[in-house]
Amino acid sequence: MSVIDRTRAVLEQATTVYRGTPYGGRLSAIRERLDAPLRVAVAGRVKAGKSTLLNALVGERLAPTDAGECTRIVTWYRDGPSYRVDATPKQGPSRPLRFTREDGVIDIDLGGLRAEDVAQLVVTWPAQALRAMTLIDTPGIGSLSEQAAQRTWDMLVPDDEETPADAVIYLLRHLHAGDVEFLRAFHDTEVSRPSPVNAIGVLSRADEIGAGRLDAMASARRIASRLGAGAGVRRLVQSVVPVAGLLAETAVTLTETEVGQLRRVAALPVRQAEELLLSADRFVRTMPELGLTELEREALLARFGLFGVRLTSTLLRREVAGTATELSRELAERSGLTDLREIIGSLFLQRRDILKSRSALLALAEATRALVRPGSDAVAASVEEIMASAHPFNELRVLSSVRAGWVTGRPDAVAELERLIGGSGSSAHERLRLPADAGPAELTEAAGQALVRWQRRAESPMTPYEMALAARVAVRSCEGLLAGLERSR
Ligand SMILES: Nc1nc2c(ncn2[C@@H]2O[C@H](COP(=O)(O)OP(=O)(O)OP(=O)(O)O)[C@@H](O)[C@H]2O)c(=O)[nH]1
Ligand SMILES: [Mg+2]
Repeated sequence: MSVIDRTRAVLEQATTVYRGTPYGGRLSAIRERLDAPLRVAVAGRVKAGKSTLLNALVGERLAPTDAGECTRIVTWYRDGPSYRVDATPKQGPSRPLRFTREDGVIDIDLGGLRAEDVAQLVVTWPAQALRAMTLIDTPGIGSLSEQAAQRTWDMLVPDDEETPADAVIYLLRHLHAGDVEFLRAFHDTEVSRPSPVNAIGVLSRADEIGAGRLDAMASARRIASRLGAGAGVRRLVQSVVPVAGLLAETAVTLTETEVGQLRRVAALPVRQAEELLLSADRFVRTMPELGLTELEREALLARFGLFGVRLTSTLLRREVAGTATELSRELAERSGLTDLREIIGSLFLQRRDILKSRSALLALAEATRALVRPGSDAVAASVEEIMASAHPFNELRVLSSVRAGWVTGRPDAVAELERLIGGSGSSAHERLRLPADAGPAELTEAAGQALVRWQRRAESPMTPYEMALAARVAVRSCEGLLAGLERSR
């Protein structure tokens, strides 16, 4: 039986035990959540670019960026049949709110509620991207109003309830020491701690690295991989990817008008264009013959950033991309958005059943501790049994141990172990480090060889204890791969 089915079964068992108690309602909420999209929170320090990145992932400019009191409220963006916004006040029932859209951005009228009295906003929006995951925008940590930070904290590390998010995208900015501290604080708490299991890091506002030079993303990639390889960060997030969020958001919402305006810059001789783009100020104020007003130029800067204007006009000049559609694809790629989407796909979405089951089981374990009833012991035991024996959870546990540095061995063996148990994605080719188009014969052969290698390691008396335990899990992963390949024949 799959993990999610086992989780459903134990929830069923718990429902009988807790019928008629205050936990009845909570259990049905947990059950519904198993069938709903994965919940992914976007967190990080104030102005790290969280809302902008969320918009890039949705493909629409929904979340307000910059000022506005709604940035201080935890806001859910979920798919639904019609457009609506609801507020959950701290006291009293949920109520619908009025909203308008300007340039795509939703402007919510709190209807007399004060931001500090709102527990959360729920934006329901028919959008393809939200069908796969519900995104949760959180107020920046370390903001001037610490109350807002507290809300993010409560959201991700609640005292009593189940964790609202199944996974976290944590934005880090330019090696900000406080960011890692903050992540570590999460990690030390019991509940929805980001662990390498359900958290990925984004080096945000990557275009600002190196003052927006054209090679900014290359520098950002180097910084991100150094950051991601550091012991402190590795035990907290699965990997760190650089993303220029503003450019990513613009890439997915690009208009023909904007492309037309940047064509004017692209038409300039290279030297003149370079001079014009030396600084934001120059771009706005010099060269009236360009045929763009100051307002238009300011708008371009707000949408692309100086790096984006440089990059996009260069792409147009070199005819790398001609139409808005081509340009949109190219910018999504170069901003790091395409990579981020892939990583979310392989580390979160492919594992969604496991991550959702994990949230449900943690919540259930909490309930059995908080309210002891006849039969609740048996529920607790079943939860423990699934957590301890289901292979996907063993893989996650080994992954955490590897990331925490507890599993030691030859570096290439540790790296192979990490991949085999799904650390870089759970598909067969990702686990076996083969190209995506590798055929079943090639995959079967590689899985067979890995099986032999890891059996030997698991059984060898020379293997250190932690590695031997991990090797047994890897053996089971290889067997799973072989069985899967056999079935697909
Ligand atoms: N150059 C550049 N600017 C960015 C990027 N991402 C966001 N910004 C700008 O930074 C400012 C803050 O962005 P937001 O997305 O609102 O940041 P946030 O983390 O949601 O902010 P709070 O919710 O207030 O904590 C806005 O002016 C954005 O345009 C980026 O990748 N590059
Ligand atoms: Mg925000």
